[in-house]
Amino acid sequence: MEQKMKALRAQMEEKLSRVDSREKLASFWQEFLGKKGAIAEMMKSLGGLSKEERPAMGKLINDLKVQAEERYKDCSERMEQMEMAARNRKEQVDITLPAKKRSTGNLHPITIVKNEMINVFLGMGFEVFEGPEIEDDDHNFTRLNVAKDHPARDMQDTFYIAEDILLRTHTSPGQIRVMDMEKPPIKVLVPGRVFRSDSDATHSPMFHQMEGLVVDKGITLCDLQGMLDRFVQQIFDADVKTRLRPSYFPFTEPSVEVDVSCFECGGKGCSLCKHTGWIEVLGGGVVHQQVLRNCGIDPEVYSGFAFGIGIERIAMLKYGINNMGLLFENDLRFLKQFKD
Ligand code: 2NL
Repeated sequence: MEQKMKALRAQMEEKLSRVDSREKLASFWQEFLGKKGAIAEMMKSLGGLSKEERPAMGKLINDLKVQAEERYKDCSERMEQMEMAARNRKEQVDITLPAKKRSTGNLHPITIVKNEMINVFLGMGFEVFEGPEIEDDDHNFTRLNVAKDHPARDMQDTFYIAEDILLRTHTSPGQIRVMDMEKPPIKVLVPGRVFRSDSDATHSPMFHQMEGLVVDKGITLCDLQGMLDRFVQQIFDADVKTRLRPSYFPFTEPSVEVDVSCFECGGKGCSLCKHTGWIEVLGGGVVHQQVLRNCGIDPEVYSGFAFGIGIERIAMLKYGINNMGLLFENDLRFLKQFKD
């Protein structure tokens, strides 16, 4: 019997040393520790021994069983570790590899500048209104004091869709609509696309404008300049100034062109400001009394100022773009430079 046990122990060790898979481990269990395994068989054969021999032999078999169970457990743990290591090797990532580049889009420079301008005016308490791009002659011209024989009404400047229907030539009809809907005080910003039958190096048949209108008691040209000072300081440079020059628009009286002191050279003169120290940025003025009357607002009680800014012009100045065509060609090599 003792001999048999010795042989069994050796057999067990030999078998264990060959276990390199779950299947082999399971068959080890069956062979030695299972219900019909070698150890169980030996336990049964205890019955053939004498009363005196039985306890000592029983203890030896039991020790062998405990030992076999321990070895089984160790082996199972080792197997688990091996499997984990194999899994880790398979799933390993080389974190030094360059990452896959995901290309993202970006806003068009016109949109970037438009949003920036809107934010400045929102900060000054303006509301934003967007009018229709297709307008009628009345909102686009007549109510704005543009007489029937005014050159701006000529076929060559305006895209007509029908007799009195046209593509708006400025966003001003939007402000007319606001004055029709609301009583003063009015403080509104109207951004949008406008259309003129005009196309050369410096003119596009479609461009973007942003007009502002303020109507209240006691509004003067000074209010316009003070507000525009804040605007150009936030858009261009904290220490730029504005300069008003007399001009003419049918819908404002007086009318002004607004220049900003050159933010490139500080006013000393450079190629950007064509050695004048000043750059023209927008037009505006005091709302013509006839325009107020056309909108049911009493000019004896109220006054207002209005201004119009070309968004392409501001974008070109801000980004140093010297060819307006680039803003409409949609060449990605150009547009991708405006990721912010
Ligand atoms: C320019 C000049 C301007 C206005 C727009 C306006 C609108 C109403 C009443 C009075 Cl409802 N005026 N708009 C006034 C003066 C100038 O735009 O050069 N824009 C690019």
